[in-house]
Amino acid sequence: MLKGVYFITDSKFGKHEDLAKKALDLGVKLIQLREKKMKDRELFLTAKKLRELTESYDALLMINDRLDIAISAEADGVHLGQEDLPLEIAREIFDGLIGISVHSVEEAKKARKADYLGAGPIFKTTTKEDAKEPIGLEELRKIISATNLPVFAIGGISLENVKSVLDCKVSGVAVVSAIAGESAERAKDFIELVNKYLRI
Ligand code: TZP
Ligand code: MG
Repeated sequence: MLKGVYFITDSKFGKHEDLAKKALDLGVKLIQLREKKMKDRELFLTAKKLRELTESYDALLMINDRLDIAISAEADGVHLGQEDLPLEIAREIFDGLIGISVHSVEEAKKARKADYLGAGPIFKTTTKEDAKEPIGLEELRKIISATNLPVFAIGGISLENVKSVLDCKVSGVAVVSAIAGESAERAKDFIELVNKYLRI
């Protein structure tokens, strides 16, 4: 289900399994394992745990950056950035879902063979250390107009500003801190607001 809230785990906020469980318990159906520091074995084992967990909640699991881990852990898909494996190559060897990060209309047009786009950062974020300058809502609208793919907005999206993002006609919003960094109560409010708006 490529719409609604897309939760991305980040070990800054706790263990990947615990964070994923928090989101799954609140009804999130799309989870991404995003981990930049673990050694491969640990990353694989973490991906396997998340695979079991997401399966038991009937949710999709995406792996950030690493197609090898996505394949070996039997995830539903991989999410690739502009500096990761090229989309065309990933498509040739993988028949799962492929999401692509885009920061501009040009990048969005080039990624038309993806299953969805992650567009951002929309607002300033402190979660991603090397985040680019925010693209803002105007650029988000242009990206959405330039593609037929589902677009998830990402970066600095919170309970306070999510309505402005939804008004741009996104398919969903990808977040770390709005769920991992908030009380269960506020995370629930966030998810409910998105689901209600998108009629999920
Ligand atoms: N890619 C662009 S911004 C970002 C990623 C992974 C971080 C999103 O985290 P938050 O806490 O929702 O701003
Ligand atoms: Mg990447």
